[in-house]
Amino acid sequence: MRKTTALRQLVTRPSLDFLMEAHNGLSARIVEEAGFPGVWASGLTLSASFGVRDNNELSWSQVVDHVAFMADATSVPVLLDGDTGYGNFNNMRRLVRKLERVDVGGVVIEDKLFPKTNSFIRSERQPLADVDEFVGKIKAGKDSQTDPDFVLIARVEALIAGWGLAEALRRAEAYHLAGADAILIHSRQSSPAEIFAFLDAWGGRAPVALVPTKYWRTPTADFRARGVSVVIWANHLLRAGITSMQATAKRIAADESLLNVEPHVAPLHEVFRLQGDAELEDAERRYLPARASLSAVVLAAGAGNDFGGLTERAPKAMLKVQGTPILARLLEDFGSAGARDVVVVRGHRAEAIDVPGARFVDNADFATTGEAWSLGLAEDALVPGTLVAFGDIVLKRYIVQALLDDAGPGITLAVDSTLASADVPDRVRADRADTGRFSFDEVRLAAIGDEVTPSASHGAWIGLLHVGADGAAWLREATAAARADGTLRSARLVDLLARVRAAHPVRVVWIRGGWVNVNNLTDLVDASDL
Ligand code: SPV
Ligand code: MG
Repeated sequence: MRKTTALRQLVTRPSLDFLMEAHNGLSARIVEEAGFPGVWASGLTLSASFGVRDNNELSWSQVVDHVAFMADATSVPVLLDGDTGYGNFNNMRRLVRKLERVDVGGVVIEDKLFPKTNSFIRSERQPLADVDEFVGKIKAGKDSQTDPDFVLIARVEALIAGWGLAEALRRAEAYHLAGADAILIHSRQSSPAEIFAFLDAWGGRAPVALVPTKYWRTPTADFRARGVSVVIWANHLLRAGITSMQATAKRIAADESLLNVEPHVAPLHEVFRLQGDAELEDAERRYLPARASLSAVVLAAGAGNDFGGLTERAPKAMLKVQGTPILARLLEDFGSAGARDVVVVRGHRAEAIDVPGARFVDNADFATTGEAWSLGLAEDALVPGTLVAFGDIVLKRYIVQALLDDAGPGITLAVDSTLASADVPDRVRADRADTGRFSFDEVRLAAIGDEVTPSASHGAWIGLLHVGADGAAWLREATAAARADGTLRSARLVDLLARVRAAHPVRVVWIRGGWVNVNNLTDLVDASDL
């Protein structure tokens, strides 16, 4: 149903309905969630929320822009407090057309002069509009609506300005005859007596709306009994907000801490919920390319012995290549590939490893254990989409991307085919050699580490692998098996990979140079040349 139609039904049906004040999109949504069938976009509270007065200090187009957010935020209709219509009949015509476009259900205009003053300030001095001029404004408004259900309510300020009941009735009748869909009769008295007198004399000629801000003690049953159509609770969300914001600000200022406040304020997730984040998350799933999450585990527990004393105070992962520690470079490479959660396993000189953005797991037994033991300590971090690397490798950044591009759901190793047949550690034999030509066909690991003689090797694993959705469980399985047969403490990563390979298909991605495993000073110099 159109919002105009919903508002028209609400105003014209015999039952009493309630509109609740809101002053922005967020409060409008809160109003709707509380179960109100419509929102009162109050001129007073809209102005106040901007820190300006209810004297048309906001321009009419600022009001329209603002109320558009409220209409966007809600599925129930918004009734705008349109003050005097922001000018003469001509301004009124433009207002109605613009409000229809931003999906506002209707507008109330009051018979005062522009710029108006709030009804509860210096009330008796408030000049009223000439009746005929205001009648013309109502007709102009009604004639400009293109949606027949758009609601125009005429607000009578005669009681506010102290002109008495007869004048109020005279005006209400004129506005009704001019085509107003309902009459809003306002009062500044704390007793509802003059409002009731008006209602009794009016006799239901047209629907009536009330704003019982001052006569708030009146039982709602009394409004209902007199056939009132709409009661507007006109400013209470803004006022509730003021009280709460003042108390919160004072508390934080006095305490210089959030401790006493945090339990009493809406949690952030409630803010996100009210903003509609769930819808965006859903839309992201539909419209954004799926991007697998990526994390990393870096093994940096080893001391590094071939550095002539350079690693006495810091582990080799902290040796600098072109001014940046090897580990920091690696984390930058991973970060730029999208890795968010990075765990570094420390051992030798753990305290010297403090790269930003990483979590740390410490291998206290680093002197008597190997890589597999370190990885076992970080087992919880082995989630689907994890890069596992030695902390002493320097890479050209494209290597990480090349691995990710071809990574499978299991485990995928980056293997340097330029080291085929070389007598290097971590030798790899695949189901076929690197042809140097691009192929879509998956290359499978056939054997790794000591299982492979140098002459049979197709390359060397560079100390970098990717763990996919299935691979995390495979690695854990291999770790558990090595732990069970007592070999985990001394095992190398290639030993774990050999176990995985025996049970599951492990993928190989060929790379051709562009990396250095820094094991001695010569490697350090080579790394700088990369
Ligand atoms: C408003 O909420 O801005 C109103 C009602 O117009 S009152 O403040 O009572 O005038
Ligand atoms: Mg107002």
